[in-house]
Amino acid sequence: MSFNEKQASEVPTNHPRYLSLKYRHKIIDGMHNLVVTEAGLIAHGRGECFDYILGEKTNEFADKAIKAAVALLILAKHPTISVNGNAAALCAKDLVLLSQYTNAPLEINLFYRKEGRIEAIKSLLESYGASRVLGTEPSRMIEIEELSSNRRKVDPEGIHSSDVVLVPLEDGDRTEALKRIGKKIIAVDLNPLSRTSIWADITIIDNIVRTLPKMVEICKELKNKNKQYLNKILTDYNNHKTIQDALNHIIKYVKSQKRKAFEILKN
Ligand code: PTJ
Repeated sequence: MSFNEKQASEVPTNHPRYLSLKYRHKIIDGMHNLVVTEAGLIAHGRGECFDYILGEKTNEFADKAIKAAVALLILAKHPTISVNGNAAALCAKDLVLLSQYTNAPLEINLFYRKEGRIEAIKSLLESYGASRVLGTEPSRMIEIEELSSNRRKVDPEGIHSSDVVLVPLEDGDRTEALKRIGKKIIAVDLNPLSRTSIWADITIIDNIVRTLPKMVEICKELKNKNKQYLNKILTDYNNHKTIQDALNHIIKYVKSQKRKAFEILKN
């Protein structure tokens, strides 16, 4: 048992922040196994902070976005699920399930390249049953001119030829670049004000650890519905409203927590 696994096993299950600590340790383990980059720990901390002020639950605006996202993935001609280190460390199993239900290949697309990372993420996904993982053969990658980061290298059979791309837990400029070349983007991001959130067609403002299992469940429900039904979900969906609702929710939630804190301070 590694030092981190030992630390993780020592967190009592009735600890008020048990789940949060559990996912922290997954990210730390991921870093030791090369799945997660060092900066992934900082990204996770930023996510935790937003999760806290969102109430650490899937809110109604996220539920609506999840449903629309699943409808879009099912309707897409060639969807792809982009996978980075944090997403793999937190939800490898559900990434594989979502890929199987939607016929959307998984493509590893990393911001921070380091020897051994692609192989580590690939074998983690394969351990949960992924049969083919794209983005793993550097020689056949194509570059997206609109992007300067490492993320510009994409697989010809995946992101490059996709009409819809799911980008969980993303850094800034890629969504904008992918939109410019005509892709529809589904983002999972706890920060409603990130560039990714603002530019995406569908922004799921929720923690990926809650979002992905829900997407898999909704997939089971929607995959037998006809096109008309799925299209109606999309025409009824409004991403501006999602972002607005998330911001309003944060303001309301923080105010309610402030009242509670002041009650305690008074006594
Ligand atoms: O594995 P790599 O090399 O591709 O690198 C991945 C990271 C995440 C390190 C890289 O993409 C990065 O630096 O991302 P940023 O710029 O920190 O952005 C990550 C976004 O994801 C932020 O808006 C966070 O609030 C959000 N986020 C963090 N954890 C979660 C999350 N959103 C949903 N669920 C989470 N668990």
